Amino acid sequence: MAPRMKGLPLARIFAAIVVLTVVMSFIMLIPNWDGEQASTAAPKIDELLDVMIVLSSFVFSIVMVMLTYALWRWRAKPGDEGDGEPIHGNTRLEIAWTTIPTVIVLFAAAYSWTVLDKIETEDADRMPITAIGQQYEWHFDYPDQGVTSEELHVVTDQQIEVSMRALDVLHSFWVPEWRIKRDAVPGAPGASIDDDFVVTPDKAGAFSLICTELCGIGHATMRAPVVVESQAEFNKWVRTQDPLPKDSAAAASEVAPQ
Ligand SMILES: [Cu+2]
Repeated sequence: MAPRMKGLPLARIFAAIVVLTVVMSFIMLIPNWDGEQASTAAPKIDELLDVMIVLSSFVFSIVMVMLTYALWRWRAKPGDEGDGEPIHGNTRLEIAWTTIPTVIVLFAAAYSWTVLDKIETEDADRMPITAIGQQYEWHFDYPDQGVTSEELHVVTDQQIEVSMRALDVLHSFWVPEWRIKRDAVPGAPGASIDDDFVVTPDKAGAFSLICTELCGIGHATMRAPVVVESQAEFNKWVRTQDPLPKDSAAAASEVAPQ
């Protein structure tokens, strides 16, 4: 260790980092960042965010405590016009500032991976729906029920598998309460883009599907009603919908000529 590192009050610096981490985490965990939870994925994603907030608070605290300490400890004395002392590397410090972020990032990657794995697990009885976006509206094809609609109706606690289609430009599917967000890419079927996802809504109610990819002048109005309801209500609703045109799914899957 370089001579000038001697006499660093490491215990007190470490204590200050821990205290600031606790205070920052406490403050940053107060807001309900994501709002209402209405799918089985939501609590898992929110928990992941909370863990990331604590990790970020820890990194923030290391930087702030070290910076503040350095500013105070090695500030120039009044009248000192001299240059700073030339300093070469400090091997222990460099090993520390390489190892700690590496461990944090690897932990975050592994944890995110397991969460993603859980929320992408497919149920055998999932219900397929094709969500089709075009400037500036959504519609939804239900191949199993043979209907098409401008509203997204789903059954509580029943997993849905949503295939995304875009007929013109990029759009993006987002129901905030479900936490799931996925782009719809023109020409996607068969392209190398992962264009479908599963989600299990677990709270009945009315929500809003929001296009969350700037897609043109009417983007802000590109929304669709989302209704999560019982199987009986869903079956009743299906009977009032337009039949799915024979060529509908095929037409939706065509690459729109540009
Ligand atoms: Cu849009």
